[in-house]
Amino acid sequence: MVVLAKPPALDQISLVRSPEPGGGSPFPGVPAVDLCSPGAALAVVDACERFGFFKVVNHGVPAGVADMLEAEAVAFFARPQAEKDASGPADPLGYGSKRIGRNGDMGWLEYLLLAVDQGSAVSKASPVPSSSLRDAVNEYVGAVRGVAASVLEAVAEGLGVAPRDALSRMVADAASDQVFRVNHYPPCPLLQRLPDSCSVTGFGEHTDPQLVSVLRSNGTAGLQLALRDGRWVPVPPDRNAFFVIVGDSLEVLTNGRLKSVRHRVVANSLKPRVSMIYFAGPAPAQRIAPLPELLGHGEQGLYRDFTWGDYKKAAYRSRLGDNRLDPFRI
Ligand code: GA4
Repeated sequence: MVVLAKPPALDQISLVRSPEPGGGSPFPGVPAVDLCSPGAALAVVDACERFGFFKVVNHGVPAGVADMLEAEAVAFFARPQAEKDASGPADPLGYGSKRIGRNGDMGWLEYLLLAVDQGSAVSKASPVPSSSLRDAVNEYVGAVRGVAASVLEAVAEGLGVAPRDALSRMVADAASDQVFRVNHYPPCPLLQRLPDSCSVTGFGEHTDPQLVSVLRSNGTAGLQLALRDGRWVPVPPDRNAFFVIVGDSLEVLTNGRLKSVRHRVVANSLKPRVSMIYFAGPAPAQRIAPLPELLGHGEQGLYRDFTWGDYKKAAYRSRLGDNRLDPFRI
């Protein structure tokens, strides 16, 4: 057996097997949905049922809004380490480097994690490094929140849930818990010293706890998702689209009809990856339970009753890769 010595810089960062050895049915590709097209609601539900994942195209958010924020983020991550550290360490908000969460997860990345108040203002509690970055985040989040709301309306319509805003109003609620994160995955040249079948963890596999997450990245690959058969597939980058990720809370609200999707990011040896993700979470007091319209006659909910506040607290006690819904299943 050949034992590989891991370069010291990667000491606490796990390696993943990627690309996966072949097998299973081929991945037909990421479904693309234009939310304004006829049939969008059914296409969204179909994609969420099959993959828990799709991309929104023709979304109407001006490219300049995302480009401006990306440029601000790139400038921030290029600053001297001591200046970046002044906005950290992330606990959970603020600047973080390599450490993710509180329980020992590590990845080849640095990031800013910010809380967002309603009305798009970055929460006063978040340590934002500059006013220009704050303005760019506010403009971006204002636009992307609209995409998340349209997606949730399409989900309700596609599932036959009334009113149409039954889900989207959870995000519009003044007390909703919204988080924004920008991740910078620096190139990882050490990868070239590892075998082709091996990669370095950028962000370890996990599901998102919220309702939906809306992700936009630059043109660098790295995001992968787990298909329902457990196979990992790469997601081709598309800087003009928003990728939508079904979170655990939406899984519960739909009584498991839509499932949250496990995803991860692997490091790239040559190019930096920058991703910006808006996590649409409900208010802490919001009850997360299957919508009555989705329970057939006599059908029971699959999860015990909890609030978003309960779930978030439990999530922060977990490791990234844990199945956080399991303890809530009946
Ligand atoms: C995953 C989704 C979001 O990025 C996040 C992450 C959070 C963090 O980075 O602080 C968590 C992770 C995420 C789930 C389990 C806990 C909490 C890291 C971690 C190990 C901001 C979120 O809401 O949950």
